Amino acid sequence: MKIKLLIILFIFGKGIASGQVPLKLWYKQPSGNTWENALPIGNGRQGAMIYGNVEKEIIQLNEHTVWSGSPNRNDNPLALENLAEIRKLIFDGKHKEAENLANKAIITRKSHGQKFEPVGSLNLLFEGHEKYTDYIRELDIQKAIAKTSYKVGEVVYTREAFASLADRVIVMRISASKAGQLSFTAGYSSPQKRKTIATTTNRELTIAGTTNDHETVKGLVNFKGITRIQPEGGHLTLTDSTLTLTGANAAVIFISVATNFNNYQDISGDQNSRAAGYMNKAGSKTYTALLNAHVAAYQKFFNRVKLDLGTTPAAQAPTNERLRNFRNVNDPHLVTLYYQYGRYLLISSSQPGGQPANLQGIWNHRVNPPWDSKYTININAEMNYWPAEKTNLSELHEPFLTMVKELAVTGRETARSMYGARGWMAHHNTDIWRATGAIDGAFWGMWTAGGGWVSQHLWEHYLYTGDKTFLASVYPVLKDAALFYIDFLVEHPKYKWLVVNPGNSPENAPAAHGGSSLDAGTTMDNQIVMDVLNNAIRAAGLLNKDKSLVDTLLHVRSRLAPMQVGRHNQLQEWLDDVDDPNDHHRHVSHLYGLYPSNQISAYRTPELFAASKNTLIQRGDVSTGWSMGWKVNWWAKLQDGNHAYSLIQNQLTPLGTNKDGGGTYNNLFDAHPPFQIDGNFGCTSGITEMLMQSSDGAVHVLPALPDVWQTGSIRGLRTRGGFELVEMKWEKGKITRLTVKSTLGGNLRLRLPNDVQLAGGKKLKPAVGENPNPFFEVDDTPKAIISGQSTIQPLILKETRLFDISTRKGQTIELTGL
Ligand code: FUC
Repeated sequence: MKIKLLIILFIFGKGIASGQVPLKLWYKQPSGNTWENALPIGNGRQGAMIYGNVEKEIIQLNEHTVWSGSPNRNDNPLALENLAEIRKLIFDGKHKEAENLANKAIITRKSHGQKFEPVGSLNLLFEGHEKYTDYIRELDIQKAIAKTSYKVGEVVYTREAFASLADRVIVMRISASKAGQLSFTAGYSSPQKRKTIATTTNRELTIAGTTNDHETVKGLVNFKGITRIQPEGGHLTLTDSTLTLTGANAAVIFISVATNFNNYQDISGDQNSRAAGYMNKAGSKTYTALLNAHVAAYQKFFNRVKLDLGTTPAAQAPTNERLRNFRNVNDPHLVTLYYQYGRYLLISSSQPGGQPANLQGIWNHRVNPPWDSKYTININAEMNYWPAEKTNLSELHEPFLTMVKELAVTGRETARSMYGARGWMAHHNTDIWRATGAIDGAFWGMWTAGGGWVSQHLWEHYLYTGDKTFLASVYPVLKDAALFYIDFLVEHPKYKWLVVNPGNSPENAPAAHGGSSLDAGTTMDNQIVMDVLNNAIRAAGLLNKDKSLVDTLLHVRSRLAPMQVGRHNQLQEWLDDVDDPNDHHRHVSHLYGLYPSNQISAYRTPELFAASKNTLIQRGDVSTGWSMGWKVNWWAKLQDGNHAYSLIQNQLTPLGTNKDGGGTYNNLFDAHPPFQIDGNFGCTSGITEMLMQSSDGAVHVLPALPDVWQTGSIRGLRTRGGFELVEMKWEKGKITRLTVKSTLGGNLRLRLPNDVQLAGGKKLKPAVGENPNPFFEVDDTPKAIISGQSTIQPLILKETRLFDISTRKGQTIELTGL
């Protein structure tokens, strides 16, 4: 058995025998009925889960626009007339009464968001394949191809599947090692209520349907799926709902799915001609041509970043075993695989012109998925896009950025009708219809900063790309996000600061407020408003616009509440010092200021930095999937690589191992539980932040290297200010080689763990003062207020070197370590 396995490994895994471990997820068992064992493929439009089952293969199908409902809004018209009362109740300390009123007057009476729904599955039945040997299945993330192989008698069967990034269809080729030995029957199944499955005169299998009605909204998305089998030899026969191939050598299966969805307000497209169009175009190409085009389109993105953290013998085991062992053995290559899997998942679920990756990316098999598989914007949807810019996938940020622009349109009416404010806003959730009303219950939904947070991504995209045309095109969105707050902020009667009221610190409540989350001036709300104002101020300055508005914004900014260090030496979550040091809630929203925002800094705000660390320690490590992912980023920002690594250990753990916490499924999907893709993306972002940060006035390399990764290399990371770390190598924790390409020019300020010199031996200039590069400008955080009961002390940081190198656009700087 061992020898056989090695032979299979050699054929499948190629490099393993030569000591190189390929970037593959692989298993010795089929998925069975467990969806979280199946392997995801996707092209940003179509998603599929490949089960790799032998006798009954399941290809579970999704299409990015198959959502319940139809264009709709969900604002509550009672909001405006009750707003003053809700505000008063909160200022008077009657939080629960405020929440009760908000449940009636703010929370929607209509849709609490629509659902991302599955199309169904294409099932392939292989009669006589019950007994098989030499089974193996894999997902090659270097090429974005899923494979299954096994033997029945003397015949080896191989299936190879991909969701073509070049041709917008799913393709599977099945072959038998002996002529005439391939026979199977293909049929659709679907949990959709309104659907018709049929075969056509041109020998195609079709599924046509309409999505579900949901919460007062009529389901009007029409979808069409077409399957075509192109046999090599053999006979194709059909019944009214199946296609059967007998006695073939091989076959290529094409699956095309399309809908009538044009955009969030227009569903007048023709799903039939679309699905047929994609099919006919792909069907006219050879399998090899399709495969090559797909791999090239995929690798254009994927190959931009290469990570090497070392490889140990532990890397030879199947993926599920590596996951089980990870906590107890050193397997740095599993981190590399998981890191690159995050990039694979983003490439596969988020392509320009498509929908953004939702809570499950583009993979969902349930008609009623958890949280509707929509967009939760009080953390989850943003987290999905944290890796986009820094892992060199900037173009894949586009679906999210487009969603922000669309929310700025739908959210304008919400701002006006519910809050009497100019500009635009969104609450804590949205969906494909870009609904911006408040949903679920006031405890969760009475949060007004969704628009403010998602708009950060527009500014960040500018900081990474320096694309001023883009900035000018989104300036109205940034400005209007700020205008909303100009109108919505109110003076706090006790502190006199301008605060958001009503708001909350997402999904958490202090005991002192009688179990209600509603409050005024929560720390996260203050931080988000600060960022929104700063972005508008800086964008207006760069574009030379709106001088008098800028004066207003500056004035409002000067009246925002500062951050505070409380009596437990913690960063206060609320305006009053009511935090409980035993609160282990998964949301640690006030640390938004540490990451993804940059208001809390090791160098500029040492007390807040130290308080953030205390907050994180008090909150504890183990939590749901995405919360652990966020914590990797925070510990990286806190420059504690070993603590960040222990979070990765917690996350890369089979579900059930962490008491009361999440983990990872066999297919390396993040387990909240249930599956939520944000944890995958959050951790990929966090691993990047451990190796490089560009948020605090410099490009900081190796800010949080754990002991287990003392030697390694990474290529292709992107920084704010348009620098690309073409190559970065380190040994024993010190930079040995660093090659940086400047795509925009300007001062490159480097923060490093050791001295470096230019490749020719020239010494560098130690940096002094502020970084003159405007992309690295950091806004002053208002002076923190420190409780009289606090004994907070700045942390002692690892020593770093700081150098300035002035660069020309297009120049490459080569540095060697000393
Ligand atoms: C927020 C989180 C939950 C979950 C959901 C999708 O409500 O608090 O943990 O991730 O979003």
